[in-house]
Amino acid sequence: MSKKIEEFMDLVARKNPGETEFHQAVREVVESVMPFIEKNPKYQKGKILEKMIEPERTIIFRVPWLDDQGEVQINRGFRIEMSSAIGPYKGGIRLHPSVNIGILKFLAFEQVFKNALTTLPMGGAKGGSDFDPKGKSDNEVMKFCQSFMTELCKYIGPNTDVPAGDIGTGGREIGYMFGQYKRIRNEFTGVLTGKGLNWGGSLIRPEATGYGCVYFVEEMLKTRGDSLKGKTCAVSGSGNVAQYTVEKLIQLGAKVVTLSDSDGYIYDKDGIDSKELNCVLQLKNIKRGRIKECAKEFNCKYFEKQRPWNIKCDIAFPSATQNEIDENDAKTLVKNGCIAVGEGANMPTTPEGVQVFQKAKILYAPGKASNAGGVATSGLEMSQNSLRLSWTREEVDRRLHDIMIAIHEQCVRYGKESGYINYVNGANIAGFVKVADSMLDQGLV
Ligand code: NDP
Ligand code: 2IT
Repeated sequence: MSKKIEEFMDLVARKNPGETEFHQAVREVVESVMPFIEKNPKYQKGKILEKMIEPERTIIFRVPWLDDQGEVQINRGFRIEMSSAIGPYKGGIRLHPSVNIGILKFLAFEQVFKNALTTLPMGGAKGGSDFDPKGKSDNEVMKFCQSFMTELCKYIGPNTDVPAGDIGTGGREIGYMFGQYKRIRNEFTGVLTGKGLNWGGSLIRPEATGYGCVYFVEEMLKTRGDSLKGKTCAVSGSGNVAQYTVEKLIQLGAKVVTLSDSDGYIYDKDGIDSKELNCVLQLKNIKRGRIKECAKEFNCKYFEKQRPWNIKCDIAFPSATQNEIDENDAKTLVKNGCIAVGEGANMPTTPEGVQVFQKAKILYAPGKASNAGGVATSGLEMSQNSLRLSWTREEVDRRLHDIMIAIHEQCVRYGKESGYINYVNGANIAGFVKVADSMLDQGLV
């Protein structure tokens, strides 16, 4: 088996030189599904896995814009349309200076499996740019978004490809992009999700990734007769996903002791309360400041240039970015008594870190399962747009909760081993089966 896996990974490395995050994401899936494929020759014959690592379409384009000084700026825009086997391409747009094709291909690849797990009909994609919204004026962000959409609008549409938010892309950016799409195409459609409530957005979409991740962890805890009540939680990040993870954890009686950004983390040993969380929301969504500023206000500790994983906690919620928990961080978490990890971010744990969690038999699921609530609620936003109706907060939240329970069930079904649920195998195989069978049904495409 391992020879087959290594041969396949050699092919991936040869065809995609230097794209390390993409190799990492593919390897995780291949290790899970290769034994399954061996037992089901129809997938081998159709070269399904070989097809899945090749995007259906890759679009790379120039994004020129004028900054506030009147100087010309040039960024690079991308959209990776990975798979449309089960529905229109769907996935977020990342705006961050680190964005490159390897990172977007890893995200698009994972999105295919994640979207399949949601039970909704969505294919997988990811896009973005090396544009850095940090430190830019609203006017500059708008100029960039308009230029980005001027090119991207040729390739997307409500039945073709429906982008959404991700790192650096929130409600403000989606608004500017939607406005430009509407202007060029002269149509008001659900071409993006994460829209404002007045113009086609869904209630609960901003909350969905964080809430969904907490619902998923609740399900994992239930398998061991446990719950979130009274648990101490370490959360990383302080953006969209982190904020609503904290909100739901507070509601369910857990104590959140950390939040971070790329400069460092705050440690509040008494737990961040609702009032403090509101300050974080103001700081991050309106003032666009640094998490350090909260430390003074909350009278808590701040650790510069460090990640929160050496703080003792029962549950860790990595909600910032990829590879933010390495092998040492994982060992520290386990040593300190961590019993579960809820990945709000995409691929936040390195493969060595994942091994540490699995060896210790703690509750660990990959982000493609635990953070799928965001895209699932995007799917619900698409449904509401098609119906030209909007559902209540309770209705959307109920559907989100049901979807997270259904994702957990799929992971258990395909990942149950004696005495342990291997959520990595479960999520990968469940996602694979749905997409692979659809590809076989549709012939050589
Ligand atoms: P935001 O831009 O709202 O927030 C990102 C947070 O992570 C910020 O606190 C940011 O700090 C921090 N961060 C980003 N990059 C790095 C880095 N390289 N090192 C350290 N910290 C970093 O993004 P989201 O909350 O939307 O996304 C967070 C994660 O969740 C990502 O992995 C994303 O792919 C994933 N995700 C998002 C979904 C969504 O619906 N938004 C859905 C599913 C997954 P700083 O401000 O200093 O950069
Ligand atoms: O990684 C993700 O799932 C997202 N950024 C959300 C994608 C979406 O289409 O809502």
